Amino acid sequence: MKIKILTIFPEMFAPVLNASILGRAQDKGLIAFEVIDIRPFSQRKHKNTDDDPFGGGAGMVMMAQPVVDAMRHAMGEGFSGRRIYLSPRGQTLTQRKAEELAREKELILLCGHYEGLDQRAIDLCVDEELSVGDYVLTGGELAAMVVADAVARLIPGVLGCEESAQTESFSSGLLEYPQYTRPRVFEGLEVPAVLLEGNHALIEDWRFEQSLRITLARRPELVQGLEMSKRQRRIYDRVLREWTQQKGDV
Ligand code: 58G
Repeated sequence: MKIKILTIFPEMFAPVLNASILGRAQDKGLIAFEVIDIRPFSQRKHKNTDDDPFGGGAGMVMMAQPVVDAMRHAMGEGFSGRRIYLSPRGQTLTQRKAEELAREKELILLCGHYEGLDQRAIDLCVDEELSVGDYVLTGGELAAMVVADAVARLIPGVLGCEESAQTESFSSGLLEYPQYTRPRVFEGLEVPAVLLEGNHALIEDWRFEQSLRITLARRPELVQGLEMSKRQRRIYDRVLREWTQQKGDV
């Protein structure tokens, strides 16, 4: 997978993309990031990329020309992939969306600044707008890093263990169960006994029950339409009976 990022702040990306798991994924050749500076594409005297908004108002607008030229450069010949503009008016990024994007050969992530992009740049060279949540950032860069990270970890081989991308929150449809590691007792708090006893069926049941409880408490809408095994259904029925008797404790 190739991920190109168009930005007027290219220096923001190296520490995130080259660290830890994303850095190792690049070393392994599983993913290639390319950060492209928009500014050199500007035809203005001082390589400006912003100008005053037509119609007046506060702030500046990112000009179409440097953005469109940088995008054409990034696409090269015969581009096949998706061009995404990070924006609070886009569709919200979800795990499902990340899974969809992880199947693309190439992504181009376009980062805006100021009051946003000239609409004609969006019309000419954006396939879709994507938001990482209902809040406004000073630039699209942090949002682009969120998208890049969420997508990269779904590419086979990027996480050490093939299973770990699958078994967690949102893939199962539920929130994550609690995790514990050594020591067995920390400041008087013990690890739940079931996790130490080595009965894998019971461990799986316990984890499902914990996921269910925390999801019912915090995100009950996620439980709607959940697919369950017979075994899980029995646990679900019992938890729901307890839940309707005395709500509140997770
Ligand atoms: C209003 C304000 C519209 C992504 C700013 C457009 C980008 C939030 C997100 C902008 C972003 C998000 C200029 C700065 C886009 C432009 C950028 N803010 N929620 N800000 O994903």
